[in-house]
Amino acid sequence: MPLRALILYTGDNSANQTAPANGAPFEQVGSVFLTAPTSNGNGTAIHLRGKYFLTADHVRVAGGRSVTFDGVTYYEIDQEFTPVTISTGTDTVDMKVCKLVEDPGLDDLVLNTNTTSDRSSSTTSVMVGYGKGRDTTQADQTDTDRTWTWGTFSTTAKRWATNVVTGTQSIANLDGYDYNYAGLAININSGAGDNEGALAYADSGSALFQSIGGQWVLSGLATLVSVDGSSTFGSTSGFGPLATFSGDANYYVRISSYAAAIEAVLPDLSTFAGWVYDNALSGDDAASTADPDADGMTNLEEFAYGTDPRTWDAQLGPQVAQVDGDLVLSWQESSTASGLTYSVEETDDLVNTPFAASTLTPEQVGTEAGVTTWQVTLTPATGQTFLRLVVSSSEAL
Ligand SMILES: [Ca+2]
Ligand SMILES: [Ca+2]
Repeated sequence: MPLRALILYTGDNSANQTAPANGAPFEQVGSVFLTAPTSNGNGTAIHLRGKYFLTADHVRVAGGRSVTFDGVTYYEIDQEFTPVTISTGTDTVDMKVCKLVEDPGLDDLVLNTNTTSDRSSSTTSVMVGYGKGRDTTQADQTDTDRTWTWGTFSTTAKRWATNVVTGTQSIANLDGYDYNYAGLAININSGAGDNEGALAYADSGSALFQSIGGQWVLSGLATLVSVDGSSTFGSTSGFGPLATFSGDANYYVRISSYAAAIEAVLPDLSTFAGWVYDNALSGDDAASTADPDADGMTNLEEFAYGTDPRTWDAQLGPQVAQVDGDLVLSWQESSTASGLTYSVEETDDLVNTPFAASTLTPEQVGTEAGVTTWQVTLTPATGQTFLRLVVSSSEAL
């Protein structure tokens, strides 16, 4: 049934709450919640790139929900962006791409495309989920095989655990679950060490990271558990086709089958069109010449300067200052945008002489997150000179 953090074999809810030593991208996983993860966390988010994250399609993201990756900073989910459910051919996948209002500034995640390694039990796999732990009122267990009941919201935390993929699993035709897709299965084993983990409530959308070719990649997104409400760590008896497993299974969307479909949803932020999509501009507000936030900078200029087209931020646009008798024109350029030309033009007579290319040479004077800063310095001889900055794009706008 549709799932719903990880429960560790040991039943210790306080363990594995900081990044594992092997370097798995623990920081990319967050909680989807209404007011706080420990009050109403209802799913897990995996940060993909920029403002975009993945979660299970059955996880509710509407109604003013937010995401936190560290439990401290809350990021609002962009309700103006309609989540994109991943589908290919006849597959409808229990997975969607959603968007945050602000970019959390995390690394870009690599999606697995290796269809041999992801199904292999010899591949190093790490589960990271932000859901419930075990029920703390349940007595501690010491038997090899053990069943942990899922706890209350107060047990919600981000945890990592280890496991191994037991094989692929086609997910289709389940009652009350209108999805069909390629999956990966894991068994919840006893005797696999203290870090063996199982999915619990709010782990839907959580990550199965694998180390493949020396790189950590996302190979699975958690969707289903075989038993709701508890997790049984079991053992295998018998051999070959007669073998039976006494524990629970957990299931993931197999990312290698849908990596291209996920990538297709993500905008190319180096283009104006991708930037418009990323900023959720539509209709007249999406034109390159429009200025929906009325800060005097057109959308094309905001794209070029790396400013926010939805917020009045003219203070980040080009500035003119007098420095020791010199005239300094400074501006910032987006490090992401491409196909742009920034031209300094000048005239000595606003009325009678058209602006023409300036002979001043721009110099780069700074680099900050996402932008570089440039300036030209004019040392006036006699008379007056007016400077302006013109931005043009090679893209069809
Ligand atoms: Ca503007
Ligand atoms: Ca603006």
